[in-house]
Amino acid sequence: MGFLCDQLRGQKTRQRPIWLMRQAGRYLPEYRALRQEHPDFLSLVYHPSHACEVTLQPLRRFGMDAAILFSDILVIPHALGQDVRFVQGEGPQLPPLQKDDIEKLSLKEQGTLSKVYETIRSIRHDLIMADKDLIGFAGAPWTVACYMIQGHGKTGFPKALEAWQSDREHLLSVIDHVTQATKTYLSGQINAGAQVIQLFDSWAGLISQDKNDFFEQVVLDPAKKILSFLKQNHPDIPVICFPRGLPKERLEHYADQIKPEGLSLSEEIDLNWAVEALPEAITLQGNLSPDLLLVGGKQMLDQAKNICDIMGNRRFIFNLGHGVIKETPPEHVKDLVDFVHSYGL
Ligand code: 1CP
Repeated sequence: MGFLCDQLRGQKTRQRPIWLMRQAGRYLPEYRALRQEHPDFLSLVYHPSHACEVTLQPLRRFGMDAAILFSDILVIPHALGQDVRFVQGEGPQLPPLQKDDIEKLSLKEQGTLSKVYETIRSIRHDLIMADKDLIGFAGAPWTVACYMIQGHGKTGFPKALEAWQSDREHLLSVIDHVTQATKTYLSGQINAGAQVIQLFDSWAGLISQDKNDFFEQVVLDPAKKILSFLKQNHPDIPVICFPRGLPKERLEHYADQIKPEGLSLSEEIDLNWAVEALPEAITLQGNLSPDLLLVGGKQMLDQAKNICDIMGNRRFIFNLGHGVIKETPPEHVKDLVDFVHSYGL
């Protein structure tokens, strides 16, 4: 086990651990080369040896402290029976879920998900000699439901947001199906060898501040259910939650209610505030702006130093506030990883 798990358990490490959301992907020429063999993005995801290769590409080049499984949050709607397509340059497309479709949702673990588990087994096999952790992940139910109900992510998620008023039962039933499926899926990932789990709630910040019940029922309750299930069944596996874009009070409430081992912070969060306001027992993760990684050079390194200085000796994993942008020059990633590793703890 590596430095990421150590930090998440509150143990000192000799280097500050770093990994980056979307560290595998289109900014790497070796990814683009392998991706060309799979006109359909999901066929790459469900190809265990290629998905394993893509997962390890950034570690070979840059030596991050953790690998994140190469997959996508939308494998869950797919395994529940919804058609999911990735159209070149357009992002994901799903036929928006109708009321009658809900009762037909049923998780098939033996098909596509078993391919994801196979990928995890091969990554662990290849990482066995290295001191690196393997992160498994899933989308949080609200974020996954946004895509299932809207059908795409191009214009925001008005249908999912409106469903709280117009069709609450429908919305909560989708959330419930995804919550159940996510428990099974994450358990499967851990059984196959994932050592840390990250739950991505990329759209948690869309729920307006005055709608506390809405937030509670679609964001907090499902996260509580998933984490308590994991604690019961896999007590040694640390979980990092990423409720992106929450205002401060909500983030404090989230941390207090969910108590994950790790909390990933988006770039607008003031780290001086976070260090004071969030419980010390939680390992913070974040939050360099992906735009600064794109810019690189002194501007990026100054901000990386600033982040390390603020975090001091606190439990911390260096990361971005969101995913690597596809135009990012790979050399900037190298400069960042080298800086974080060499900057004294
Ligand atoms: O064309 C391509 O090659 C596909 C681009 C791509 C990649 C590299 C997609 C499509 N997904 C992924 C991989 C991916 N997605 C990972 C792999 C591991 C890593 O981090 O290296 C992970 C963790 C995800 C998670 C994911 N997918 C999220 C949550 C995190 C986030 O970015 O907010 C979301 C919202 C998705 C949906 C999705 N998948 C792909 C795209 C283009 C999108 C976003 C669409 C939108 O903007 O709504």
